[in-house]
Amino acid sequence: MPVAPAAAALALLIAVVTQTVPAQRLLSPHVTPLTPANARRPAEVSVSINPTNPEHVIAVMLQAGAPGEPRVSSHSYTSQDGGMTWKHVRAHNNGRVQGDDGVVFGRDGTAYHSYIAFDGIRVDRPERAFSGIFVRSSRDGLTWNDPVAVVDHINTAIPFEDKPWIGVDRGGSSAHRGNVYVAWTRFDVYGSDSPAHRSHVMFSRSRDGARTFSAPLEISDDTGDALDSDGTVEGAVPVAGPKGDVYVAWAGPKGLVFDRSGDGGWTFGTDVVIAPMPGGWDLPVPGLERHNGMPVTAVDLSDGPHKGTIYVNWIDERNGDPDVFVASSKDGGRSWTAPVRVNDDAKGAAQLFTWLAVDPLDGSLNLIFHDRRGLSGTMTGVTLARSVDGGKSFVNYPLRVPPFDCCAASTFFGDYNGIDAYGGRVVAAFPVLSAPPGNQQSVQAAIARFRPGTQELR
Ligand SMILES: [Ca+2]
Ligand SMILES: [Ca+2]
Ligand SMILES: [Ca+2]
Ligand SMILES: [Ca+2]
Repeated sequence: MPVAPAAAALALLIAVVTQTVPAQRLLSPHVTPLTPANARRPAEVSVSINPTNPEHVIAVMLQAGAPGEPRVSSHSYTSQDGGMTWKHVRAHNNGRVQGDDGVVFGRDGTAYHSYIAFDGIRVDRPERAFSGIFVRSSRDGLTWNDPVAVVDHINTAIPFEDKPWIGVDRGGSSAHRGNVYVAWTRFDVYGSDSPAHRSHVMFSRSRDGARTFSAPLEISDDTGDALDSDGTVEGAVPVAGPKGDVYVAWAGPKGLVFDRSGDGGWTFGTDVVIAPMPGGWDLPVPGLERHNGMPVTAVDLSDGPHKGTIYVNWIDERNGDPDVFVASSKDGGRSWTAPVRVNDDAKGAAQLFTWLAVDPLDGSLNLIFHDRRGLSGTMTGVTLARSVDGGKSFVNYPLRVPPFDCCAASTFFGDYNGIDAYGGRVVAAFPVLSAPPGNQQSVQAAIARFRPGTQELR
């Protein structure tokens, strides 16, 4: 059939519109599966974007083991297209329980993956017992070098080394550039209610690209209990500022506590209290085996107006229910702003499992958390939040994730979500459940492209 002039114009318009669709597709954060359908209860995911090639993204997480495998182990996924598609690699495991996975890229494009590997806790006389923290590295996320022990105990889980996080000095003018840092909680005896058994925040550094690590240093001035709850010191995330100062905050009986090193992680100072933490960091919510509000520490490495600002992000119940907060310091952690509430809903709903990434190019703050706002009971969604004014105000972006019951079918959702940002790109990762009767637990990725320094999605 011949095409009439008006129809030809319309066809041309359709062709033009069609051509612009790929650019428009990301106008709200795009959500795509990170794990395939056969992943076994994936959770506790960490994400990092390669600063030498932002299309290259690595995610690490725990997954339940198949019969004959360790109960829980580590897995990594690599994307070469900015997080749209992912390739799976099972992580090294020599027969232990693994988890608490964290990943961070160094400035040179080397990725570092930290995790715990243990057995024999909560048992009087275990048949097998280990407690170690390991780091391995990779250039591509597909092949990894052999893991290196930051600390390891063979045939005992006393003390128990737990909840590590890894940081790399990416500062442009740092004398310690390339240093790799690991901070974690040491339990004298995990789960013990004896007043003699304490928790301590420990720290180790590598100056040779995670080939060797220094003997652990205790940096917490005050110990906590060993119960793995509000009275325990936990949640240490080490980061390095533009000039190489090392910052780390944690939660414990005194609330949110901060410490810093001015010599590349060799010595630390006197702890500073950032803020009280009403309700503590152990924040049980209906439907989940456990939920915490432990802090995430981040620093602005950009050349923007907030360069060098330190941010701490956490969840507490000061307003009567779990809310997400950020406090900041412009003087190296000596003084802190009042906490700013990140979630912008009315009182009453729980926000869960926050994580924060500060974009090293535009200085924006980008957060991911599960969110029960506007939903009934244990129904749960996911929210991305972003600040482009140094953490003074936040825009909330509800993600297009079908709300799910969290979590009648799987009460273990790990301890955190993952997010990273680079040049306006944001990649977040979080577990969800599919609708009943499937109730399949998967990790999803949310991908957003902002015009750098703005809230404009593109
Ligand atoms: Ca964990
Ligand atoms: Ca200290
Ligand atoms: Ca509590
Ligand atoms: Ca809330």
